[in-house]
Amino acid sequence: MLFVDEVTLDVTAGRGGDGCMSFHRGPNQPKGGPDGGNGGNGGNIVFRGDAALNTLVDFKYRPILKSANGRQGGSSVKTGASGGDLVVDVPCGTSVVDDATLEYVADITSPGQLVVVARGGDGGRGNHSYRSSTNRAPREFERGTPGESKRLRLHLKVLADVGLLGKPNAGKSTLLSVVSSSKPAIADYPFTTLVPNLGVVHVDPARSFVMADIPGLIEGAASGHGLGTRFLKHLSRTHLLLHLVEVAPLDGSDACENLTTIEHEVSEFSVALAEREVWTVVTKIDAASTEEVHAVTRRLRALHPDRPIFEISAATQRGIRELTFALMEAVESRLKLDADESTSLDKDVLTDILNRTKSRPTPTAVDGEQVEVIYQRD
Ligand SMILES: Nc1nc2c(ncn2[C@@H]2O[C@H](COP(=O)(O)OP(=O)(O)OP(=O)(O)O)[C@@H](O)[C@H]2O)c(=O)[nH]1
Ligand SMILES: [Mg+2]
Repeated sequence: MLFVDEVTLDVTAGRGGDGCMSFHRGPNQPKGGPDGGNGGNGGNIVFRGDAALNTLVDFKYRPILKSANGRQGGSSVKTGASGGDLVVDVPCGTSVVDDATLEYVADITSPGQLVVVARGGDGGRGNHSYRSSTNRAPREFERGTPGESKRLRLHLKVLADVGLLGKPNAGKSTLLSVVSSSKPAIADYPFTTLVPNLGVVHVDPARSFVMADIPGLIEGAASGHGLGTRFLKHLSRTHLLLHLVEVAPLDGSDACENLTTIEHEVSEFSVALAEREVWTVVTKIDAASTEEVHAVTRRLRALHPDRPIFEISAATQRGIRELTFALMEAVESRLKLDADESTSLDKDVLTDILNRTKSRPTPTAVDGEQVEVIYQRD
């Protein structure tokens, strides 16, 4: 299956049926009154949130959506049948933007949520409805109006409470795998993660939050290096970002410099995203001495004195419990997203993205390659 999180598609809602022009004729009524009925309304195009879907791949092969036209009115004051609505299921987390105006059309965040994205045309009036005391035999009738027709851009972003940020190899997927039952790919080479992963982190059976892991960023990501910032948008609905930095990076780089580099890339990508709350997490502390860990933490703290900072080892589990409980409390006390909040957080980032990508064609898949979908909620 393809992982597709951006598509452009054309939607045309049904035309309204024309009104009818007719006069009643019967054996005893050679000149009966006007009896042309109204046309039926055109069908709307409606998106419906579906929690079971997690890709926009279906739209890649069906880039045109049309709903039925209303039928023409008939004699004997018969109203034409309405065109049925076309109801299309989309993943929860899909935002819909008008491609021409770049206006936000809708945000589908909850299962069963219905949003009309293109309104069907109105049926025209038949001549029956034009009759009056002064005109007993009107010949006027109305044509149906066209349905709305537009090009829409759909963006799918995962719905998570906490997002993981960091260079490749920082240990993001490993953290997700130890705190949730998600089983993302993990390896000692960069860019192991190719698509976003989601995991539900349970601190006890009744309390949980959702964590999102995305591919790592490198210097120049905002201008397309590595996998670029293409997946950063998946963090746009989260209130809180965890920035993971290796205590002693395998590539010999420096933890503090890495942190600054990656955050610079994030701000190049979206100022709105860069303004989110960030906690720093020093990873792989089992791979360095206690003194080294403390030295790195001290320098990171000096860089951002107000920012919470955690030291963890996914390998030995040190610091994992403290981190997950602190996250749970933060999510419960102020960060648990409701749909409206998720939308407004997301809108700002989407605006940044749209402003930058106005002129670029919409990518439809990772490098045009077929990739395995690991994108899932467990
Ligand atoms: N010693 C040690 N190694 C770790 C720890 N956490 C992760 N690793 C190793 O670090 C390497 C990279 O881990 P990943 O979780 O794949 O890193 P990532 O940040 O998801 O990397 P990308 O997907 O490439 O962005 C793997 O070889 C892991 O086994 C840890 O706590 N201690
Ligand atoms: Mg990974």
